[in-house]
Amino acid sequence: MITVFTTDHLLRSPRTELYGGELVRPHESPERAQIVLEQIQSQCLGDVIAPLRFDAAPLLRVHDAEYIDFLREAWDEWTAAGNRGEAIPDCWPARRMSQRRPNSITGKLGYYAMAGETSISHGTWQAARSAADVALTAAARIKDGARAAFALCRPPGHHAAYDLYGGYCFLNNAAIAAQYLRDAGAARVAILDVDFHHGNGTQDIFYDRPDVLYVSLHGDPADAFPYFSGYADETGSGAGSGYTLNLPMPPGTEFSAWRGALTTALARIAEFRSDALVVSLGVDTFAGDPISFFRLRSADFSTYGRMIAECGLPTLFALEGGYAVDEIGINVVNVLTGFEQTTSSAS
Ligand code: SP5
Ligand code: ZN
Repeated sequence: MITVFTTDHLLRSPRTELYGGELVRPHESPERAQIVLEQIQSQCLGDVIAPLRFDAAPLLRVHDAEYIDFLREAWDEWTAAGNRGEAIPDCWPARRMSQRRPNSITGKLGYYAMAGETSISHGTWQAARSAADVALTAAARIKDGARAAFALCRPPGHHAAYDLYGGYCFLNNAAIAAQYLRDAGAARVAILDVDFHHGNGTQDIFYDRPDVLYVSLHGDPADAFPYFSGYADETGSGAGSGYTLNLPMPPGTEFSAWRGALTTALARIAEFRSDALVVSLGVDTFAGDPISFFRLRSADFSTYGRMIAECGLPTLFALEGGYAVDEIGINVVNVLTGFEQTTSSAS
């Protein structure tokens, strides 16, 4: 399987994450991508290629134009206003308050943020843009007939909604890729989100649509970020009713239960009869993850990579979370090699 990667992800290197009431070194760090890349090379997964450069059009298919303008300008506006730290919001349009967009950069941060842990720093926009290019380049390979491709995206994407950032995400790489595949002629695209956290952004983007199925396995939002999205009774709206499937699970969930949920997810995807599959591949389900509460072991990632391959669909994997840095490479590449073993034995 080919991997799409660029060192432009290094432009996303904030100093701070708001965590436990302190500003700490971010969990979503540049080392994550470098360690995944090293493991891909040492396991000889396949070629590593640089992304093509896409224009803004595929971003605007899933994101609001004014939101994109905000992301591009936010760091310059923040520093021009005389702020000394990284850009974080401190006020939100909460219940019964105005939903108008303010002029002030601090007000705009609150307007566009779905969470406050994610600092905007110098280079964040350029890195987010490059991650979308990585996902689009992988999608172009799928369009051209590849069985699978891995988008080694950083920063991640699945918490980014139509006009919201947060959860370490700015542009929704998986959603941008899924929409690209639709626009390239796929009648139906399924998205399987195996990151520990619910992909509120991906759900938001496709919630009222029957042509993109969103299925997610995640920590119960009653106990886990993003807290306000991902309940089982969120199933889609309007024409999209029945095309969102959320499978929340409680603290301490082991692979024996998680794989049962994956079987349910894959059965729904098979029933949907899509032309392609996009996997939001977060490995923060690992037992050693510092911010999550599932208990998967490294070997379990190989097992579920094989299960995903059994769908038989052209499959784009896009990297999302995973914060146990020492094991992130092994866990990600186990999914991809598990997938490839099944592909080669089936063909
Ligand atoms: C892409 C992705 O995985 N984003 C995750 C963003 C999570 N941000 C908030 C984390 C808060 C975790 N709080 C855990 C408390 C443990 N004591
Ligand atoms: Zn996550």
